[in-house]
Amino acid sequence: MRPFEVELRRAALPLVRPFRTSRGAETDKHVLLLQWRTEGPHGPVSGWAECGADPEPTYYPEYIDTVTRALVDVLVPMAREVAAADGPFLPRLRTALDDVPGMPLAKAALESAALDAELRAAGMPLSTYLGGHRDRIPVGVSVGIADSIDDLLDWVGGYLEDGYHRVKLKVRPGWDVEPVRAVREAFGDDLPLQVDANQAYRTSDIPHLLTFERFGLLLIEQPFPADDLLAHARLAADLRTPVCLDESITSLGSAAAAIALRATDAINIKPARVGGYLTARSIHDLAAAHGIPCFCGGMLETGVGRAMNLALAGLPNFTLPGDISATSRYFAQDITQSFELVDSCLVPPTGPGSGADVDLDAVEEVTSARITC
Ligand code: SMG
Ligand code: MG
Repeated sequence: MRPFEVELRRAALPLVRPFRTSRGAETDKHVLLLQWRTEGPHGPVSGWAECGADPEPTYYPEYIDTVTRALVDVLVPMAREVAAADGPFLPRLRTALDDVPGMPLAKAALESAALDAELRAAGMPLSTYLGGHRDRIPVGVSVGIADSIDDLLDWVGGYLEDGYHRVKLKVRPGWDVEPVRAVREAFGDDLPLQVDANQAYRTSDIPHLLTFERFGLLLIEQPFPADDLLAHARLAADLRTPVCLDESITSLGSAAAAIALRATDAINIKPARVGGYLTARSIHDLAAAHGIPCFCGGMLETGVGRAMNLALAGLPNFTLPGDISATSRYFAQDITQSFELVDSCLVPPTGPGSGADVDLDAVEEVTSARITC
């Protein structure tokens, strides 16, 4: 492996609409971007990745400051040691990362930047490397908690006009039955509709959640706390509507446990949360072997992460539409090329690596701090 350096940038992009879930609201996408700079066979190469961490520990225990420290103090020096030894770099980096406990978001960001750099140097698209075979990825839209039912219906109506065919509503106690009923009444029973509670319910809410059966939902995502697989198993046993895990799936082992316990009928695979694209692919393969359908989740990524997610979502067991919407659903101005909806699908880029064309001027404009390590 050639010598490399990694530049970390803290950046913020205004969202076109605030995004509120049971865990809080965001008006800007705060992101840690990684640029992995090295020499390729034909000159300098940059691999790009973004970290799924937020500024605060809202969804995950890791947040931007802890990820930055982990990368600077532990993971980048470790990658440098791996690079100095003989043998193929990426598999040995994966083994070294697996030896460090926890920190999946930091690991995912580092591995993704290295992967993008290696593939750009080799001229290979990430989708080819991962085994993706689709040139159109069916996608949906995730709709935050609104101030009123009228606002929600306006938003959903606008997204349907934009061409989305699958809608996910964020729910929480007090914002669940009414919004779901209103969307069903306004847009019909045929609209593929699912809900995501981001862990907001408790086992005592199971009787209430069973009443969601009447809405004919595609799935109910992560109703209970991430570590409560048994509560999900209890709900899944009594509900015909599929139960889908998101935050509970942090590794291949947790996916295997959830499947063995029958705690999940579907999996939302977020590469950022499981430690990277290679582990995401392993979870996809495990789920496929057990007949568990998957979709590729999202963290309001910039084009950098969106391009990578589209490459992953081309794998065959991503049979549910992904949380990967068009650029215009998130940002007026992104830091890469825009991704546009075509027949409710996005088209994965075909260039080497992630295929994201990073606009350096746009990145400069949104950067507030940087560190090279
Ligand atoms: O990227 O379109 C997107 C957002 C999809 O709802 C989405 N993600 O729990 O699935 C989820 C949430 C995670 C939090 S978004 C900051
Ligand atoms: Mg979710």
